[in-house]
Amino acid sequence: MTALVYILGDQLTRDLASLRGCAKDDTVVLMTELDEETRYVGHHKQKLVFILSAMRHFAQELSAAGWRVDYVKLDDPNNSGAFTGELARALERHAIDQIRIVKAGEWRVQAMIDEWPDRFDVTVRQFDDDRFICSLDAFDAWAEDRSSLTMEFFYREMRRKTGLLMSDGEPEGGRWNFDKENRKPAKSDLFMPDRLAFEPDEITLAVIHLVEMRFADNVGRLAGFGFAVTRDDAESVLERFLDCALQSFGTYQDAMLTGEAFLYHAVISPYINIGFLDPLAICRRVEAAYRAGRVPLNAAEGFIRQIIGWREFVRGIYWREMPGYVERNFLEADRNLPAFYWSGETDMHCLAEAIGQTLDHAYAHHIQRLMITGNFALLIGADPKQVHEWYLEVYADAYEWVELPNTLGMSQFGDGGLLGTKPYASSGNYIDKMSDYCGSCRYDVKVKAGEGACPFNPLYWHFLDRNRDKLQGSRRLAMPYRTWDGMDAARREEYLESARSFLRGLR
Ligand code: FAD
Ligand code: DLZ
Ligand code: SF4
Repeated sequence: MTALVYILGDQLTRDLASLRGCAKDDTVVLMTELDEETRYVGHHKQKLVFILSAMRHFAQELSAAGWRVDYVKLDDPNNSGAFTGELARALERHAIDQIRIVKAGEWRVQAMIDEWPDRFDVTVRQFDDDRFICSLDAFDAWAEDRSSLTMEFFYREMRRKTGLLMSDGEPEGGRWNFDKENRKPAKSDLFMPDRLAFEPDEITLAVIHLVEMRFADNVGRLAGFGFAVTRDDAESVLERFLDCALQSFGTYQDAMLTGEAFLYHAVISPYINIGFLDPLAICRRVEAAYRAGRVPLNAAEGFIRQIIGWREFVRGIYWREMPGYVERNFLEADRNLPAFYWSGETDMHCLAEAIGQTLDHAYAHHIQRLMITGNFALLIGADPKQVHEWYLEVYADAYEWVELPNTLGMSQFGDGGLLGTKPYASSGNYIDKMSDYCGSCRYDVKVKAGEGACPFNPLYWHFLDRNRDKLQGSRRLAMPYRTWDGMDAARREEYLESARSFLRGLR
């Protein structure tokens, strides 16, 4: 019986469930570069190069291991441009008895796969994606009957289930969470580990050429492309992180510094999401580093929480809430995202930094995504669907299952608090505390309203004031609303007018 194993672009894993148990001499592996996938949003040029080059290297690795790989390139003149069309063509090329595929990460693609049994006269076997630690059924079972879904409680379940950082059934160190130790600003004289960057080989150079030709108008700069495009190189990135950066990951997790895009972050999300690195194996290595005394508990716990907590949690939420989730807009926000999100050209230094490095590296760390670009979009009332599409475009690690809950839910409060208990809105004060950005900004973070004021300051109050009906019931916002109500009317009007005037000038 000949099987066709269809491997999608974010399923580049050697022991993928659909490959397991297949005989090499009786299996065709199909991989396809597609117009549909490369164009459903205007992906950052580096994201395209990363994914296409990683796919080509992975196909080569499978061939070298003895698999028969049928690989369709983007510029193949017969390429239909879509998963279903390429499957139909492949079935004409090969005599196939069974199609095997791991379920897609994105709802959009899974909806196509679900049509295949009716469309093709061949058995279609779909496999759960067991590269995730929590299956979707297990997530649903956990979520069932809970009035609210809190990441922290899900995370504790995952700690118990995996045994990570547990001793005798109790959390290591007597606490589940060490975030109190984790919110330090970084000092400008700190020695940051260098990012491990890789010279493009011949395969990557060919893809760079393809992307330059076909996607010349897409967002982002290709110069300096340095992503790992093989599993071995991704492994080296992980090792560098474990050796040089994990130690300080927790302490400086929320810090931001001018000119420092990576600080103590791992920069491995593109590799986990594409299938090169295994999330549970990474967590076990982080735990081992802690147990060997090489890294402190706050670093190991903080890191493991992001992976077995947040990453698994947002995926569970995505699949529970789709397809309606993408349309949610609790705050009824409808402003266009300003043009500088695609150019980085703004006098607001924090935004210029976060967007500039995004254009350069297709990367920004979590707090930049949440508290700079996300916070600003939230404060100005940007349409959450536009914000979502921007994040899906610009980051090399962006796939809808992980990006959408983080953006629409956590960052834009579009789901009304399903994912986070309050909106991540802040004035300039938070940015000043956690970064060195304000020191070199045209605006003054200490000026609260009017000429020269940091725009985040009046915008923060404008946001709270205009969304009062929807937000004032939140216990976590009681304090800011009390402060707002305690101001005299003239002061409040000064803030509101300052914000209105800024918003009028926004393009
Ligand atoms: P580190 O800070 O070193 O963290 C380690 C790992 O933890 C990451 O590699 C990632 O796998 C995981 N992780 C951390 N936070 C999250 C989170 N909130 N959700 C899921 N995984 C997490 N992450 C993506 O992988 N793809 C996205 O498209 C994406 N979009 C985001 C959009 C917004 C608005 C926000 C606020 C966050 C988004 N994140 C996304 C989460 C997070 O910002 C990135 O995972 C992280 O910045 C990746 O960089 P790193 O590998 O250096 O992470
Ligand atoms: C993101 C992406 C891109 C840009 N290109 C391709 C491609 O050409 N071929 C492919 O198989 N996958 C690609 N992908 C990843 C898919 O979009 C991803 O597999 C789906 O989003 C399902 O999660
Ligand atoms: Fe950003 Fe305001 Fe600081 Fe300028 S002053 S960097 S706009 S927070």
